[in-house]
Amino acid sequence: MASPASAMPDARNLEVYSDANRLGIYKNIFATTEVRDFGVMGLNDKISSIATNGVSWCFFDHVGFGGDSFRMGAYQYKSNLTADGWNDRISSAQVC
Ligand SMILES: [Ca+2]
Repeated sequence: MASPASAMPDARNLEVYSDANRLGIYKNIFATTEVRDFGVMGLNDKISSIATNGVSWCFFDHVGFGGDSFRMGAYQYKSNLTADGWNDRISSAQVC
């Protein structure tokens, strides 16, 4: 399922992984401005590392953008969310 070589990544592109250091289940989320429930991709309370691309994203403890949250700027990478107290905790996210 290769993409055309000319395809450009969407600026809102967000990479999430179920394990630290970009390992485990991987989802490349693009062409959207929110993920209301990571459960739809099997990643509710399972994300352990994240990379943002062209925009900043906010991440939430609960589905539907509820509970505690934290923000990551554009082009940031967190190799292990345990250091931030967020390992296996994120349930939703939106561009912010
Ligand atoms: Ca949660």
